Amino acid sequence: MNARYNVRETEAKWQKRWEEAACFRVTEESPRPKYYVLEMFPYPSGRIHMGHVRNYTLGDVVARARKAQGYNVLHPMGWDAFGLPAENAAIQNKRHPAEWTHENIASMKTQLKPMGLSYDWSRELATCDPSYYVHEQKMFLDFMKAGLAYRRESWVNWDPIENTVLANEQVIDGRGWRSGAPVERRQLQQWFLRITHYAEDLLSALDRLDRWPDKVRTMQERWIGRSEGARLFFTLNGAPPAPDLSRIEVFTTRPDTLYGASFLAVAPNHPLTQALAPNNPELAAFVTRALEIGTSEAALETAEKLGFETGLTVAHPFIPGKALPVYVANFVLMEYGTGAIFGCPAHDQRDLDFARKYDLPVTVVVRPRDADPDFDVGTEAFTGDGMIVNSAFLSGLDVASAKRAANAKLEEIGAGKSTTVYRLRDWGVSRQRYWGCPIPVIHCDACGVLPVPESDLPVKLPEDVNFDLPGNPLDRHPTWKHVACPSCGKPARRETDTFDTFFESSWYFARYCSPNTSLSEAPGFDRKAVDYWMPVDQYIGGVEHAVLHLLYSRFFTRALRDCGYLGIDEPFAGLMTQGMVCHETYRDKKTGEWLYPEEVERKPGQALRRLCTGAEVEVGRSEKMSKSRKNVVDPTVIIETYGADTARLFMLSDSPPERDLDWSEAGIEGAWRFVNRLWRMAQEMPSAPAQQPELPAGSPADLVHRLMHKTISAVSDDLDKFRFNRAVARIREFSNALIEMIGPDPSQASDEIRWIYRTGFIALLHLIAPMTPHLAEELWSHLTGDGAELLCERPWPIADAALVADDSVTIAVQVNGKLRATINATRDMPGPELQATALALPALVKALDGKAPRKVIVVPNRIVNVVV
Ligand code: ANZ
Ligand code: ZN
Repeated sequence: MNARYNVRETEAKWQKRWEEAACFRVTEESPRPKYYVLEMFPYPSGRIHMGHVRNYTLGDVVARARKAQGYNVLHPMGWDAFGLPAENAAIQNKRHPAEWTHENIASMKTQLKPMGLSYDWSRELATCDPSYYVHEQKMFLDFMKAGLAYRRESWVNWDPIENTVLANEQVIDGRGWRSGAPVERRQLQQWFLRITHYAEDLLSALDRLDRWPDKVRTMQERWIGRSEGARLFFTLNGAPPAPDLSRIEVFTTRPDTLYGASFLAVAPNHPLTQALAPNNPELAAFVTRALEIGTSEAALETAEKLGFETGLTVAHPFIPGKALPVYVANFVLMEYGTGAIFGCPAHDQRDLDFARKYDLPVTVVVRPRDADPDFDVGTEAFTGDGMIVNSAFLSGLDVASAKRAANAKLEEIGAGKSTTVYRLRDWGVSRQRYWGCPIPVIHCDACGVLPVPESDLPVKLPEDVNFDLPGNPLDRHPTWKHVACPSCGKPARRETDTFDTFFESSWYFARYCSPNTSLSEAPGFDRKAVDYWMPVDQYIGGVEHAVLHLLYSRFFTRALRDCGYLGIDEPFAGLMTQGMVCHETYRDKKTGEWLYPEEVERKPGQALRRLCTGAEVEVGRSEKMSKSRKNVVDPTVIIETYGADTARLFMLSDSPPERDLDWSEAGIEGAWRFVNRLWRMAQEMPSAPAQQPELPAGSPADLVHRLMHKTISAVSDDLDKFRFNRAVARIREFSNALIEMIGPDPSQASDEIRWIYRTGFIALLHLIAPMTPHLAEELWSHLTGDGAELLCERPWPIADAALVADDSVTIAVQVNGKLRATINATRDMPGPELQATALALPALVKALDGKAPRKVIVVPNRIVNVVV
């Protein structure tokens, strides 16, 4: 037998065995209940990082445990392969995006395989393959037929130097990422998916997602942003600039504050503004500047709030003779509500800031319950509930009643009506880029916009493109876009926009159910397979996808249901969002340079030094691993040094999955020592009787037997609830109890002790197998001999309820207040007996080192403290 655990050989050996035995391949033909566990698939950037390692480890533990627990487990992996980084690489390194992507996939797969993840690799997919995206082209055509996809003008970020459309993430501080030119907003015809059709359902169904984190549900709820309010009309005083502009429609969620209105504001691209600007150069300049801010919400949120007074006024619907000035304001969005608002400064912060800047009146119309009658606002608007004041027929009401009363009055006088609106916008899916799925439509001057005939799918990306010029290579390609009109046969043009890459990730989870079906066999996926596997029982990924990816997937599932592809509406029954992987940061004290952890020298009891120069190192707090801070650890190096099991064990034991994890040398070393300890226990395993011997009640063997069943029960429960760190802690405690019981020479132990030692150790291997599968498999094969069943095919141990519910207690044994050992004893064991058991413990004999105890304090069922 080897004296040292050879991790590399062992891990590679079991990975090969599992693969040869196709342990993780599954089909729908199984008498077991199905369980679908999925980790969010990665973008093939080329390198895996610790965040991936954590994500896939969590998924693997769930998958392996569920398999052992008797489920038919689907656990697939694939690649979210379209997107901007591939194009940037193409521009910067003159590489073709396809080549770059496929190389990255290959290299990431090489990095992933040594982790020993239980994937059914036969289901691997890459979204950039035509065999994948042909299905979404068909889905899109079905969405068009169902009215769920449509085209309209919409605003884009335009880089005036590169002459190209920029994605929101390419706009940095309002400037193009490459040219540095201020970005303009332009209107283009673009494709949209009608996600708003499902707004109410997407919102109300959140209540049923009871295995989702509350935090994520709240984020989705906010994003959908349902609000109840009113649409009301303000009549323009004097002659309107155009006949249909005699009244301005406004959307508000606070009709109760109407008596506090002090101005009206319309969007820079509101029809009223467009009617006025041509005759007002100053206004036209204001509009241009306002539209230069990017389209992203963040850009609109942070920009300074500016207004332009038009000189027009409108009449207040409730107050005869009262006129309000009309502004054009950069913070009013044309895409929301009606593109016009009334401002009530006392009760809205933005309106208040605006009123102070442009010197407009501030009238309190809601008074807090406990405030004085002369209550006024200073620099902070009052947005809470209270009593309506200064508001004629509304005065004295609370906010909710006043909303109803105001709405009733508006309807009565024909000036408005109550309405529900959502903050959610339809999903713009057009990208003016090459590396995405082509949108399958054709533009004909005579016939308009036509779907590509289904028999012509897929519309494949042309391979012969270059990125020497700015803009979309599909647009510049000499032949690709020129096709005959499918209706009249005259020359026509292909759509050169491609889909937003969220499109691919909105249905990949369903594709894994039958990843190899062709379009003619089954559009999208095989219905029987998808009905069997979906929904995903447990989805695991980063919280950064809490809003868009999950919302789009929920929408897609509904749209696919309505187009007859599947029969469910929620794709993910359970969701777990993992925390980040963090590490301390290091800087050279003198130069301020960031240093990689491996550039830092650690000597016990000394300050950290820079390895190459000996310079002093400043240690910063633990932060999310990032290249810019160099506080990263390369998973490949870790796995090569310690093996996958050690990395997995440490990740699981450090903190609960949803919390941030602190990567540290000490932590990984600790996990490594535990792996080696289990390995040595197996090497020194004494022989044991095959049959369970009599275990005298209350004897050490009996107590450990009971602890084994308690551990099985508790670990099962922990895994069920994703408390992996607690599961690891319990397994460690149990291994301590085994070692404590067997003593220094296992061969000398009694039959009962050797029997439970071996039985307990085997149970431990089953429990730890989902976390450290290679080690468990190796030790299981040591103990059972070659040719035995693989551990990963074995059932989960079952706890004996009678032994779990016993009345044993764990007692801490301390020397001078310091914990030295624990004893498992029956409840209410008398003090003298406890004391004798404690003093006989090997750990205690060692700690006392021949010294006689001065005093022994025994707290029954809790503690034995020996004072020396
Ligand atoms: C008057 C008012 C008084 C408002 C008051 C608020 C407080 P949510 O809740 O997010 O839906 N608003 C309406 N349309 C807008 C647009 N296109 N662009 C920018 N702001 C717009 O916000 C609804 C409130 O946001 C509306 O209610 C309106 O201001 C403003 F004490 O109307 B309120
Ligand atoms: Zn035509």
